[in-house]
Amino acid sequence: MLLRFVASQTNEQCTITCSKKNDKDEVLSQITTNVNVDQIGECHLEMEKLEKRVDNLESSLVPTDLIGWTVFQRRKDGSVNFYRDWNDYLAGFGNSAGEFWLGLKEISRLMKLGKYELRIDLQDFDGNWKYAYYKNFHIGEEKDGFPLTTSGYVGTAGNDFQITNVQFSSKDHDHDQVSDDCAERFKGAWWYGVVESTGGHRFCHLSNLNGQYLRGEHDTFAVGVNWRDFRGYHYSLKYSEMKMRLKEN
Ligand SMILES: [Ca+2]
Repeated sequence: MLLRFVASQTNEQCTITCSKKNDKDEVLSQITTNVNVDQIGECHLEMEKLEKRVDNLESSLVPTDLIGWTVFQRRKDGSVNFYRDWNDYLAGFGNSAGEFWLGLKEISRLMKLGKYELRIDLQDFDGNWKYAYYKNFHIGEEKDGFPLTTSGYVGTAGNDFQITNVQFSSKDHDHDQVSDDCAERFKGAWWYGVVESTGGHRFCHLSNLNGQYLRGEHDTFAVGVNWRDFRGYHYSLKYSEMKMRLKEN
């Protein structure tokens, strides 16, 4: 299977068409996305980003097409404040063309449609892309605190989002089962309170993608858009995107 990208730009809208072709160059399927851009040339960058992401796929276990994914979180420029309260995380905020959080209510509603897989794409300020894919991704209901369970990691970023039955916490709702208030201490809202595989010790997080947008290196500990096994607890990433897709079986 081959993926081909073609981009065109008109005014502030960039249109990217991604075609899936077989080895005879016949189009099997095609998807077109529109990206808002404010500078000439950005359209080409958006296209390169998509191409790079596909090039980075190293395992046949990972789905290589871009069809059917629902993006529910994106950070890209720090334009939206993510240090928000429970009601905002419930309802969602931001702009789906830029930085945003879809909302726990909507994610939880989608969960009722079937079984999901999860893909997280990350980029640092040196242009390196990494990804984490989880074959199984489930978020429970509001009355239970939106507990998250993931499994079946494949990726290049490191397995920093493997979580079993951990509730969501925000600065005004501490559900983390840790003596600290993790959301307040680490300036985000997340499924905080993970159990360490060795020893069973519970601590706040291995990843903090709704943390502060600190643009690379930071002196403060683990309060940024961090992914421990990519750039560590003192590096806030440039780009983060979390997306889910219904599985066929
Ligand atoms: Ca706590």
